[in-house]
Order: sequence, then structure tokens, then C-alpha cells
Amino acid sequence: MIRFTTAGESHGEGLLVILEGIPAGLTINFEDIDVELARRQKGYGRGQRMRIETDVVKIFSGMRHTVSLGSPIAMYIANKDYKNWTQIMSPTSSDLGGKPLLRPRPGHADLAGLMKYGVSDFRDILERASARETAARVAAGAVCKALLKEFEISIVSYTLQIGDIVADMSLIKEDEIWHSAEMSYVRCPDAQASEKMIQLIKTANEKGDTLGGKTVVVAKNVPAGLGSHTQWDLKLDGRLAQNLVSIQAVKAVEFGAGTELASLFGSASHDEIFYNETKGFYRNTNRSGGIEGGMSNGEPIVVTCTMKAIPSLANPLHSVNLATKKTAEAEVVRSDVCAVSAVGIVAEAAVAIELAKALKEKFGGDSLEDMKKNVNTYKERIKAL
Ligand code: EPS
Repeated sequence: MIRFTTAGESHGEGLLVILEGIPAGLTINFEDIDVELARRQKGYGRGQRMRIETDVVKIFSGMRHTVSLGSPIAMYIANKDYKNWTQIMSPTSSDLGGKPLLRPRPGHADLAGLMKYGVSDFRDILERASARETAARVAAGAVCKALLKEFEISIVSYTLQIGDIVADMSLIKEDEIWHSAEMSYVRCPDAQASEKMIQLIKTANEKGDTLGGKTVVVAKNVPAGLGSHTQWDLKLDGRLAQNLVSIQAVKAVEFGAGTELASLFGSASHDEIFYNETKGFYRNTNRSGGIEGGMSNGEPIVVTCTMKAIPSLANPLHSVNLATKKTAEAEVVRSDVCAVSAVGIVAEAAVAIELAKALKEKFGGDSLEDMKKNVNTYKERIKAL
């Protein structure tokens, strides 16, 4: 089974991720992982922290001479910023550094975490709640992308919306979406909308405010039959949703036409089935987002994630001082103004991890070679239907 776990605080020494279940025999270029890490760091609206960090991965285990061993792959990403936090974040010194944080930010983990864990300084909570952790997920996702690439499955994303600015996707040719997204400072393929988004982020910044938005992730060439209708926790959409909603600040996930489906008749909601000898079964629409009955149906998997505006505001919201219980403004801490472009890359990683998991589950194989044989046999069977 493919699974991963991360460790690390935002201003601690670094982040760790252990990824298990990657079959033996997969070539992994660490440069490809670094490319993904760099993509996550970009984007107009990111805060000063991104000028401090240049994320690079150190592979600790699970590989020899660039090839996976089938054993746990452990990876480490250093926090360059740690040098500025050695006293405050020291895991061993009992000499407290810095003042405790006492005015929780509405929308952040601060208050709920403080109540749950019985701590008196909510730095103990925010350090782990921070989206810095997503760098570790992106490293795991990059390895899963390398596995999926062996099966010609690719995962891409773009920014659809920031604040109230929505990209007009009817203006963009399908084969230009991904390149245009990579070229945009906010990863939005619509150049006009992209410019407006940047202006809106500037305005938010001037006001001490923040912005959220929507990102669309597409997985192409996914074989039909990943996930299963037979049990609730095997359904592919449910599994993708859990992973995606667990990304910091993601509040909603939609598949295909998503919430639009609420207002449509059944006749306009589904994707009619066609067949020809070359394509096999196919659809002319993809309102289901490539998943029916909790299984991939062979069409691209299309997921839209909604991110709320980041809760660390320079112009803070109403809160309460935990020591005095008196009204206070929430703590002001350094943060991003808008991180929707980063969420796109993290969401790509989440989708890569879940698809790699589902692929391994269906096709097994301790080695990549075995897995490929199994996939090919299955594809032959589907073709012969
Ligand atoms: C984050 C707050 C900011 C972001 C951080 C997520 O960090 P800092 O408090 O150090 O300024 O930059 O994101 C990252 C460090 C990252 O790598 O994405 C938060 O509170 O979630």
C-alpha cells in the first residue's frame, strides 16, 4: 500500500516525509522533485518567507543510484528560516524564547488547537498547522508523479479564480491551458484575468487583507477502474476529497461540474456513452469529472478546489486575549496575501498520491516491471470488451 506521513514545524529545523509502497525499480530524479518544490514556492501574493526559502530535497532512504528499492523513501527539506528561530523553536532547550502568542486568529487553528492540546502559547499549534508542511506533501507527490508517468498519467493544474476574478476559460485553447498557467504569476491561463488577479492581490495587500480562490486539477490518461463502488472508503472521489480538503485552507472540492449539478436536470447532468473501435467507450462531455460510482471511468479526472482567504491578516480581526479574556485584535504574524497558485501545486501532489495509491492497489506489484505487466494485461482486457 502506498502511504505517507509528514513531520516538521514551520519554523523548526526542517520537514520530513516518509513515503511507503513505491515499487522497486522506479527511476526518480531528485531534480524533478526540486522542480515541483520550486513551482509550489512561486506565485504573486506569497509572503516574505518565500524569499528566505529555496526548497530542495535531500533523499535519505529508499533509493540506490537514483532507483527506488521498494523500501520507505524518506525525504528531508530544510527550513532556511530556522536560523532565525533557533531559540524560539529549540526542541531541547528549556530556555523559552519570544513572547507567547495569546490573541488567536479567527479562521486559523490557534484557538481550537489551544483548547484541544491544553497549551498556553498557540505557537505550539500554528507551527504544525502552517501550510509550510505542504512542501513535504509536494515532495511525496513528485515521487508519485514519477510513478504515474511510467503509465503515461499526467497531472496539471491552473488557477480558475482569485477573489471575485474568474478566468474565462472559453478564451483558451485546451492545449494552451497548461503552458499559459505556468507562464502566469498567479498560474491563471487567461492573461487578462491574470492581470486583474494581480491587481486585486495588490489591493488586498495595501488593505492588510488576504484572498482565496479556486484551482482546477486535471489528471489525464487515468485508466478506468481505479477506486471501487463496493465500499464507502474505497471510492476514488471520496479518497481524493479527503486528501484535497486536508490541504491547509481548502474548504471545498468539486468533481467535474460539481455544485452546478444541483440546478441541472438529469438529462443535462450526465455524460452520454459512445463507442468506436479506436477509442473504445468514450464520452463527449465530462460533467462527472472522470469518476462514476467511485471509480475512474477513463475520462480525465477534473477536480476544483476552493481555498479560503488566509486567516493571518495584517489588518487583524476581532479576537480575545487569552490571558486577560479582554477584547483584542488578533495577532499579526508574517504571512502570504494569496497562496492560490501554491495550492494548485499542492493539489496536484494530493491527486498524484491518491492516484498512485489506487493504481498500486488495483495492480499490485512489488516491482515496477510487475506493475506494468499487470496494467498491460488489464488494458488488453478492457480493449477486448
Ligand atoms: C504560513 C505562513 C507563512 C507562509 C507559510 C504558511 O510563513 P511565515 O509564518 O514563516 O511567514 O509563508 O508558507 C510557507 C512557509 C511555505 O513554505 O509555503 C501559515 O501560517 O500557514
